[in-house]
Amino acid sequence: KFQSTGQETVFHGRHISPQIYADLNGSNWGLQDYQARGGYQALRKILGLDGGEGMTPEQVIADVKLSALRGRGGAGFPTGLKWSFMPRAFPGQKYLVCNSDEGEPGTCKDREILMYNPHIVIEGMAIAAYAMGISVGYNYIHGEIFEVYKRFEAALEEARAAGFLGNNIMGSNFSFQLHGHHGFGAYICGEETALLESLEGKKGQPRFKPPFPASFGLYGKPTTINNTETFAAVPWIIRNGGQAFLDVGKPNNGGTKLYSVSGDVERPGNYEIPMGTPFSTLLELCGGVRGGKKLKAVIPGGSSSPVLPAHIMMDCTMDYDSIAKAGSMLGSGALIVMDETRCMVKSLQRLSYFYMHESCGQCTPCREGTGWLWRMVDRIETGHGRVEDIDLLNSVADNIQGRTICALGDAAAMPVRAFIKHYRDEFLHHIEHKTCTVPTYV
Ligand code: L3W
Ligand code: SF4
Repeated sequence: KFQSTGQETVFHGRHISPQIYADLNGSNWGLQDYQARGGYQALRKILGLDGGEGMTPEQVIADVKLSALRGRGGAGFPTGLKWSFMPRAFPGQKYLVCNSDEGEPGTCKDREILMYNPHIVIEGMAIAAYAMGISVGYNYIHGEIFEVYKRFEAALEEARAAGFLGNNIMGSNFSFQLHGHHGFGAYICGEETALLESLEGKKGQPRFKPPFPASFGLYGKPTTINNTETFAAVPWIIRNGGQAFLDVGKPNNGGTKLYSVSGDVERPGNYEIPMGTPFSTLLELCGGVRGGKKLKAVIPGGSSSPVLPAHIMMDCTMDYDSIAKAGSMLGSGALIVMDETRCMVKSLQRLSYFYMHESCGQCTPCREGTGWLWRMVDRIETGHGRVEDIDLLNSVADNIQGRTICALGDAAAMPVRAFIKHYRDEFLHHIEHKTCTVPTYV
């Protein structure tokens, strides 16, 4: 069972990398405290309000490119490159959207940024809007987190009253209107095009891509969508320079990243550590495996990412490239840690149920296939499986992956293949003996 992070565990790793999410204590989220931490200096800097020359939109994008900041929502797409897709001379309205529809199992970082440091997202979005010549933005916040939504609205009010949002921001000729939007809790609305449909007031179902939102986004207009944590990294980059951010991490993987660590560790919570930090260091920060048990496996990037056995994970560093090389994805950075008492069949049964439940039903391989996957894993788990089910599971997963409108189909298929690849013996044991290999499972 996932344990929610309390105030005391928020941003545990701040002592390692204090640059980006520093000095949060749960009550200093407001504008005054944010400014005392250097908040809104980056916005002032680009607008040339503190005696400097200011920065052109092109310079801002160049700095973000140099920083090697990559999308923190799951795909790791280079942020500066995405910003450069936005057509500068587009004659109509363009939009900026923040994806705070955090629903990936294991992920609980964006809600804490919004709860404890909301202005960092507002400032990051204002800088992004300036860089891409956008005048209207929305932050789409997951429906099940009411306090977080209220907190963000309160921060928006503060920012507007202080002149950091609205018309002619701090007397400049830059104007940016930013609005909060509270979703309704469907996982699929975290997929960027489903989010846009939902924001338009329609049923939250993904659109076929391409066209990407960069050319056909909200109301059919060019739109840039980034994750909450991605925007939160931007003020630091502008204040300190893209090179400094890159130097914190490793080539192609700039800066720090937040990891939501759940499962069998002593201290679950959100940890901010530099890109390229060994997984073993992160595990130590979390107090190690709970109860001194042996590490069995880790899902490194939220439930959609393939599970990795302990011996592979212990050789990884926490960055996009290392985890990809090991055969998984850094994803949204949600690590689900499993100790030696965890049953892999039971774990996959739980995950498969989630994807079946959250499929939007639009395309056949996902709508039907996620149900088939769950039913097969369920019958193996409950002692009714057949040996041929193992290959059948792989075959169904193969026929889902890459054949659906959005990534949810892949997200349902990839865990199945990885669990079977690494733990085939456990599946076989369940089928042949109708029992678990880990009798201590609770
Ligand atoms: C213009 C092109 N834009 C790509 C843009 C695209 C998007 C971004 C990445 O899935 C993953 C998924 C989940 N011209 C472009 C272009 N873009 N090519 O770049 O695109 P893509 O398609 O690689 O990924 P995606 O559809 O955004 C995201 C995985 O993340 N995931 C999910 C996490 C969920 C949360 C949450 O609950 N908050 O984070 C976790 O691993 O499975 O693979 O913006 O438009 N030629
Ligand atoms: Fe909907 Fe699944 Fe198709 Fe995505 S892959 S559009 S969630 S049915």
